[in-house]
Amino acid sequence: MKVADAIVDVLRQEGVRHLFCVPGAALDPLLEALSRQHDVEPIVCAHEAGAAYAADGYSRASGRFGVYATTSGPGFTNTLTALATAYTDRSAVLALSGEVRRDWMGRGAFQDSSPAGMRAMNMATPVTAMQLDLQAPSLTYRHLERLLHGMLSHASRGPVHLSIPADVQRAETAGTWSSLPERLYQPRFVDARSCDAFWDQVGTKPKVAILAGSGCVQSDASEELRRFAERFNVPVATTLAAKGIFPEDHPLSLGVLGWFGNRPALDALASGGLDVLFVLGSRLNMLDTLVWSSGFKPRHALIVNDINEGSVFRDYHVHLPILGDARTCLERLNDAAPDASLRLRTNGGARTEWVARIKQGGMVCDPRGEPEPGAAQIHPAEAISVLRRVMPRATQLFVDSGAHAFFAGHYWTAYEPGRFFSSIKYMGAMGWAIAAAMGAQLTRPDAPCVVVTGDGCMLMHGVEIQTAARYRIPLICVVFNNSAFGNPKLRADRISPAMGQLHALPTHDWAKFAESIGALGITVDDPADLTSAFERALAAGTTVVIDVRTGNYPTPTERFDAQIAEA
Ligand SMILES: Cc1ncc(C[n+]2csc(CCOP(=O)(O)OP(=O)(O)O)c2C)c(N)n1
Ligand SMILES: [Mg+2]
Repeated sequence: MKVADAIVDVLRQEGVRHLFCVPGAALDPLLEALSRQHDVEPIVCAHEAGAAYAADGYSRASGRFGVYATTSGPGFTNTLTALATAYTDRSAVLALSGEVRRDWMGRGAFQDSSPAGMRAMNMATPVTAMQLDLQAPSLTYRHLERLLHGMLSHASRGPVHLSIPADVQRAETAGTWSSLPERLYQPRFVDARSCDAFWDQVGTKPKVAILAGSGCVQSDASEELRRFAERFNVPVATTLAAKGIFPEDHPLSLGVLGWFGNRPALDALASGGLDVLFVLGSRLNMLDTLVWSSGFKPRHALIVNDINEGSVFRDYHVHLPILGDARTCLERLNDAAPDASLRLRTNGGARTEWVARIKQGGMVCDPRGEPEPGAAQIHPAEAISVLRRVMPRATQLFVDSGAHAFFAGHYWTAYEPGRFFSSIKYMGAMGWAIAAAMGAQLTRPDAPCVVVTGDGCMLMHGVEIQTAARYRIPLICVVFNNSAFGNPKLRADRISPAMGQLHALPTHDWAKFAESIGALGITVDDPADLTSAFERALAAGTTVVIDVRTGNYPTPTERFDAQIAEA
């Protein structure tokens, strides 16, 4: 079998059904192999970053991994930001790049990015969990096995890269593939001794709360989390990345803690009044902890469950670390002997009144605020609320980077795990959501997929709508068109009008843009038309861009700023 065919066969055996790519000479043999079979469908994208973001979205939504392929040189280097996003968010992505043939390396060949050329692998080293260069055809299976282990292993989880010279892709290889063990995809273990120490550490203090992070999403812990919360009457906040892991309409939900967060989460976890905070699968980053707020330190104990021994929590003193995946940790706690958990069960009543008081003011802030004079009148908060009402509960929402993300994070209610996706954690690269959603929709076609993005993000990667339309992927892309790089403009306007002007954009017609590249375009400039526009998009079952003309309103977080500073 040829190396290119062997690679495609490995992907097929691991359940990969789509591969995102952009063609180029060094990738010809792999594309040829893809064109000869029907198990792994190549999705030819407009830009390699789009292909890589789509693979990232595919990975996050499938719980398996995503794959993209590029040519050498600019094809691969176009994906560096996407690799960095997958790396910081620990998303399992396999990057395949073609390379010039081995006997051309280091001789001035076109697009030579081999170690003898412009050394593309060196560029990607800091943003990949592992990289290998396939110089010997006989190593095909071995290299893939090492890479996929590195990509999925909980210690190193993240994107990996295989560079394959064109002549190696064409060469013959022998061997067979044995499927990866399921435990690699879903590790299950917990350090029993520290888990059992949980009960003594919690003690008798009543104000106990949970912060559930993306580790809960990764380990599919939503059911055990709900069981724990209900059994012990413990309220649950989530990070933005884990939004929906606990149903946000549940009486014990505090909503999201952090930058776009809900007031109850902020009041309960970051106001200095908490006794015990139980963190499950969150690395306590800057955005989630409101800039490492000191109010975020519980009075009695901080207990942190994390799957990765390498996670370090330098900004907080952890009283009890519990190593293991979130689901297994919660399972063990839920199944603890009744006398061990007695104290937490019996002081549950004391939390009822506390949680009710905290939730009294509602989950979201009042969305008033003034846009710039003369701006369109649709308020982004209203657009998100209407979108939530129209879209089915199981809708997958992909949120991009900008002011629109604040409104989506704050005013969208997530009822189920794995239905809200954002990369605003460490990178927040503009345009990520547009292509990532396309990947997600392909792997999970059972639920509608909606993107909330901005006009600035559309300028970067809106062209990937063309890919979605070409493959008839039913994607609903809602563009919050405020004629600005809105989020930084809010800041710049306070500095000077001249600086504010640097953030202004022309009001582009995104519906016309969509129509010109094969999608359905809808424009809404009256709040009264939002419902019918969203209903029409949902019924269309095709790629739709809805251009929502909105003002650049202050984000809800601005209203939190004073509180955050005090906390
Ligand atoms: C790739 C990249 N470049 C720059 C930024 C900094 N940045 C964050 S939000 C933003 C503006 C986003 O504009 P738009 O998509 O229109 O969203 P809005 O804030 O107007 O809702 C910029 C430039 C970024 N996050 N990512
Ligand atoms: Mg904008």
